Amino acid sequence: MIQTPEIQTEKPQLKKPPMYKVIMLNDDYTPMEFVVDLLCSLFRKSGDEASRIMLRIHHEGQAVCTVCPKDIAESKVAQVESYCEAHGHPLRCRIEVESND
Ligand code: TYC
Repeated sequence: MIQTPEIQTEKPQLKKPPMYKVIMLNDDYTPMEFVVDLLCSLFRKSGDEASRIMLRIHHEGQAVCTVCPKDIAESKVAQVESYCEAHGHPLRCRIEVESND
């Protein structure tokens, strides 16, 4: 008997890979202008947007700088931390997975 291949009629339930938030944290020492410059150069923000994000971090303790795939988010954190360390500032970032449903 000839076997007919099974035909899949339902759509496969594929999930998009999760995205990650890069979250910058406040501290009492990093100068505001340095944070604004960093957001412009490493996160490609306009001056106005960078100032808004910096002030949100300053007042609320943290803010999302960008949302991107995990490898890019990790490399942004590494870039931020090595740039800040090289300039003697304690600014820190972390990443957090975005809900995917
Ligand atoms: N709180 C800092 C100050 O008063 C400014 C600052 C903003 C530091 C954002 C870190 O991620 C940061 N100089």
